[in-house]
Amino acid sequence: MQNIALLGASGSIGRQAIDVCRKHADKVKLVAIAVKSSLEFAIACAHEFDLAYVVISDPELEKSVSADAFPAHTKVLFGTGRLSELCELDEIDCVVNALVGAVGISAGYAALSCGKRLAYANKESIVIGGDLLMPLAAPGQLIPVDSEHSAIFQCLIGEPHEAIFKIWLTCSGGPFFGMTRAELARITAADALAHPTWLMGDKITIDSATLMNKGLEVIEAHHLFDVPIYSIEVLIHRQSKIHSMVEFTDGSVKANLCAADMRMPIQYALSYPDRWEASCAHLDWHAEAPLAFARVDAEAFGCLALAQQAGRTGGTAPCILNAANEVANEAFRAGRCTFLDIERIVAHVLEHMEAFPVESLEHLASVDTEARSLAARQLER
Ligand code: MN3
Repeated sequence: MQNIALLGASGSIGRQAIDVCRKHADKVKLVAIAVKSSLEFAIACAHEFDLAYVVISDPELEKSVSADAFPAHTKVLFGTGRLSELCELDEIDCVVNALVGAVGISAGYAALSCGKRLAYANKESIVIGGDLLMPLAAPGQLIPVDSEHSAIFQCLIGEPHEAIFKIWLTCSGGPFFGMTRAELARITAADALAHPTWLMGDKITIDSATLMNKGLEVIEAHHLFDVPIYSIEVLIHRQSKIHSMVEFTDGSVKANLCAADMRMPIQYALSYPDRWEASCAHLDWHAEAPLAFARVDAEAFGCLALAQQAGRTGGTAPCILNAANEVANEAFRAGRCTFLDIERIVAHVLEHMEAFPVESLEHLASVDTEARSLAARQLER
């Protein structure tokens, strides 16, 4: 039995992870969860799973929790500072980090430092802190949950690292595939929040529309699999059946295919190296359309190139990129900037901040703060 702490439990990945825990209750036990502010959700979970710990990141909510809302033996803790504590608990075997944004990095750092298995869905923290996180990860300790990276991880099992020739990172293209710059200029947040394939949270849905998500995933793959940015090629595959491919030096290519359902990579991050009964539908390949591919339009979707550039620069550049993007993404969702402003703001911040080697979590936090305020000033214009 594997004891699980689930961070970001009420988000899209978190809820699907809970589904996997329900289905495989004989193999995994949900012991602790963390939510930002979803109090009702946390209370329901605490009762259903008889949780030992609940962390509520928003410290303001401490006042509004009545003493008898949670089961008597559930320890309820408040504040983001408690996330790392949760990862360090002796009774936890595996941390599922499904937090969104740079905030998840300390928890990832804590989980790796004390030897827990880390099922990783918090791509932003790998993007900004890969230089600090990856040296802590023992082989097989950090298992990616991002579907493309789970696919690559599975393709690489049993293969020598030096045999990797290229990674083909597949991309659905987002809801605005095929649009021109002029058409993109008129996109609203509501248009962007209707993503065709995956069930996702709002932040990543906008990132998928700008292709910043794919750019972040290029940097994520660079860190996770120790391959240079130029060896990672983005390939449009609208059907989302191939979740990525690895091409080897002898010309052989391995791909990972399955339904577009996040419960598959979530479950694999828990079951690895074993495989459990599916939590999602099996595909009938007789019924599938021919698999199709296209080239990404890097001119129309400029965020991808910005991310590739930040990845090549390395050091704190991905942290600067990510912070500016988090600010611009949120502003777009709130109607405070246009779709193309996201790219403009990220480009501006990257251009005006110099990148340095990453020293520590504190160093990243200060770069993050500076990039956010520079991005925020662009919004006021
Ligand atoms: Mn992905």
